[in-house]
Amino acid sequence: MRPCASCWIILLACGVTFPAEPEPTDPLATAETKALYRNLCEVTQKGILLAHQDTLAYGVGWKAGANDFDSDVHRVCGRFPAVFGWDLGHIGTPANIDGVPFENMKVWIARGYARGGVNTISWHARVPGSIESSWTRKKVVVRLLPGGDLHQTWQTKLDEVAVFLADLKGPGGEPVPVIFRPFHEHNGSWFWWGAEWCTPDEYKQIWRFTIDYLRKTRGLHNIITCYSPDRFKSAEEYLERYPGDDVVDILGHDNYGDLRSSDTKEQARRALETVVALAEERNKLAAFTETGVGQGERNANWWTDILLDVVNASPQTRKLAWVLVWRNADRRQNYAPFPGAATVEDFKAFEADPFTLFLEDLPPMYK
Ligand code: BMA
Repeated sequence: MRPCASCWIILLACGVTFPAEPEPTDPLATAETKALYRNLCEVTQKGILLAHQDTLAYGVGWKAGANDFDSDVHRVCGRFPAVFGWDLGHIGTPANIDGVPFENMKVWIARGYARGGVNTISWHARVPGSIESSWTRKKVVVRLLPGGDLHQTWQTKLDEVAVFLADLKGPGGEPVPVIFRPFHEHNGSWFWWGAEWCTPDEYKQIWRFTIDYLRKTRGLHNIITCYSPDRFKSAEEYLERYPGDDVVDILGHDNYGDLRSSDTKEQARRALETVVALAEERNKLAAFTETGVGQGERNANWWTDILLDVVNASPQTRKLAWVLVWRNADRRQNYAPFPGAATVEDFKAFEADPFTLFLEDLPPMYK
C-alpha cells in the first residue's frame, strides 16, 4: 500500500524512505519492457515461474513447425511454462546451435509474448569471425574490446543480434521485451568468456560494451539484462565480474551440480539466498537461470523433493522470479518431463503446488 499525499509529507519530514519502484536499467526502456520488469517484481511475491529452454521448438520425439504452439510440459500437464528460454548460438546462419530456425524462433517469441508469457535469451556464441564453438578455451574477450583485432567483427555480430531483436514485434507492432542473458556461467572456464580466458575487468568491459551497443548504438529498448554466474563459494566471487548496477537488471545463478541429490540441496539453497540478498540490496530481481538433472542421475521425485524444496525453502528463496530447466533434446538429454517419462507424476504435483506458476497463472505482464 502506498501512503496518501498528506501521509507522504509527514513521512518524508520524519526521514522515512521507501524503496523506489523497481525499474530496468535502460531509462529509455519501452512501456512494455518497464511493465514486464515491474510485474515480474510483483508476481514473484506470489510464486516462482517455471521456465523451459526451447520448449515451443521441439521435445522428445517431435519438432514444431512455425505455426505450432506445443511443448512437452503442456503434453504432460496441460499447461505451458510461464517463461520461454531461447538461445542465439550460431546467429548469422539460418538455424541456431540446436537446429532451431531463427525465423521460427522469432514467431514463437512473439506468440509467447502475445499469450502473456515471458521470453529469456541466452547466447552460446561462437568465437566471433569463426565457427569455433563457445567451448573454445582461449583468450578472445580482450580481442573484442575497442582496439582489439576482432572489435569490428564483434560489432558486426552484434548487428545481427540487433536485427533479430528489432524484428520481435507484438500484435500492435510494439517491440517484444526480452530478458537477455549473455556471457553466462563465466566464473567457470569452459566458455571462451570464462574466468581463465579474460580478466574481471575485460569481462565487465565486454558485457557493458555489448549492452551499450545494443541499447545506445542500435537503439533497442526492449532488453532486460541478466547476469548469471555458475556455482560460487562466496558473495565476493559472485560479484567479482559483476558488470555494474547501471547495466544489470536481474541477478541470476546457474546451478546443476547442487541439485543432483538431497545431500547438496542445502548448498543450493544458501547460494540462491545469497543471490536474492545481493539483488535486494540493489532493488533488483533475482532468478534461478539454469538448472536440471540429466538422465540417469534422476530421482523420479526430483521436482518436488529437490527443486521445489530448494526454491520454496525460505522467505529469501521464495523471492526468485523464475527457475529455468534446460532443453528436451532427445531421449538422452532432457530436463523437463515428456509423456512416458518417469518424472511425470511428480511433475504434475509440482505444477499443482500453488507456489509454482505456469503461463495460465500469470497476470497481465505487459500493462
Ligand atoms: C548445452 C547442451 C547442448 C546444447 C547447448 C546450447 O547445455 O544442451 O546440447 O547445444 O547447451 O543450447
